[in-house]
Amino acid sequence: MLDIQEKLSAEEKHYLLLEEKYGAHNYHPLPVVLEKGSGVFVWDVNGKRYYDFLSGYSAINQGHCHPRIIDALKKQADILTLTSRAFHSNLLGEYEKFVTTFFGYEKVLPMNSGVEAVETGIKLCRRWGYMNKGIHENEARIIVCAENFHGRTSTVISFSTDPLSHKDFGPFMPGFDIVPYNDLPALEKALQEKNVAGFLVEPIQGEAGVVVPDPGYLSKAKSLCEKYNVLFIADEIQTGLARTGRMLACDHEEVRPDILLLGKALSGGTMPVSAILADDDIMLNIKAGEHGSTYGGNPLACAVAIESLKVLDEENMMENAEKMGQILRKGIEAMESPFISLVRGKGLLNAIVIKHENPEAAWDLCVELKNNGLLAKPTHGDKIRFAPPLIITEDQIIECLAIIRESLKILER
Ligand code: IF1
Repeated sequence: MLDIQEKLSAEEKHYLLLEEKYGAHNYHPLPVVLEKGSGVFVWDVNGKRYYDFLSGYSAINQGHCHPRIIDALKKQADILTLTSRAFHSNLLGEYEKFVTTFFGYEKVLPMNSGVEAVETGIKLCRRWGYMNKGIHENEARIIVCAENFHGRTSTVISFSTDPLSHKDFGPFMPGFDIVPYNDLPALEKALQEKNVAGFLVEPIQGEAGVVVPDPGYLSKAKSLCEKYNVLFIADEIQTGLARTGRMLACDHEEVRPDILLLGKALSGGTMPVSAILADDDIMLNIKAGEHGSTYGGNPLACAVAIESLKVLDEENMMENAEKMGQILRKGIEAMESPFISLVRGKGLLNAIVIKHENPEAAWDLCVELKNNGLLAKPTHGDKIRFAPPLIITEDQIIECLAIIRESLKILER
């Protein structure tokens, strides 16, 4: 039953009832109805302003409706939006050159959603396993980590360890081995299986509650992959694009993935744009007609993605994410709240872990944060992700720390 709280206005109740009646019930959003966004702020239908501390799950790193990105979108939308890949376009090659140069890879395969990038990475890795490593057809295996989140297609949930993602969605795709995250001995043991083609990993596990691995985990994991001739596939869909204080989270350890997966902020929160980057020896194993999508590499996406990347770079967003993230974490730690067992993260991908006997405490805190003008959402029950747009200023961080400090009082009741 819809839990419309009496505090909601008639207009908000109207929108919630529409979603209740006509929409699938596959989410449980906070009771807030947004109608406008700009920079670090969003406004609800009553004109109330909020700090956005979720950033569309890191799809809005550049801030809501960044003027340069919106201008690029509007300009191209009036010219040409989609050709399909049956024909060439004047933007695809320009974008491919830009993005491969930006990240230092020989090739890119453009897709749309993040999970399509993950699915493409899996196909590319398996194909490499057969063509380059000599694995027998249909025998390729890919190692993944427990508590992973890589999207919600049937293949990808096949290797999820979260029942919410996979229960009653079977049968599942075979060919995946699960190891504990941040556990190098377990990874090395799994890598010795001769049919392993790849290791798919999030540099920081986002959905699991912003779980940061030990320093050196990524670089040692990459070395182990090289030792056993296995591709290192980095899912940087949430951690990439300056979010963690480096352009890629792998950059913290100078790790160069064999296959790099990007999405979300690649379009600055305007439309689904994802990318798979790799060098020729991997990418050229997929031949004409063997993979693609209707919208993959469309001119509108190309124009938006080029501008979204330029903005990240020219407005020094990764440096700001690094600095603001340190201020945010230090400020939360300084509160010494009995209700926060820890704060963790890198750059502006952070989470607090709530300590309270009430299992709904994280949700209640998020509702109170909303009442006080800051939007955040719990993940996996007791964690709350704090991930504002990367353009946030120090003064705004200080204001948000005051909101967090004030909102924590709700847990004293
Ligand atoms: C939802 C989570 C975050 C991702 C990583 C691939 C994808 C995602 C590391 C797939 C997508 C989104 C999905 C969205 C909520 C959000 C999410 F809570 F689901 F897990 F961010 F942590 N790799 N994450 O984080 O990209 O196909 O969605 O474009 O499904 O509720 P997508």
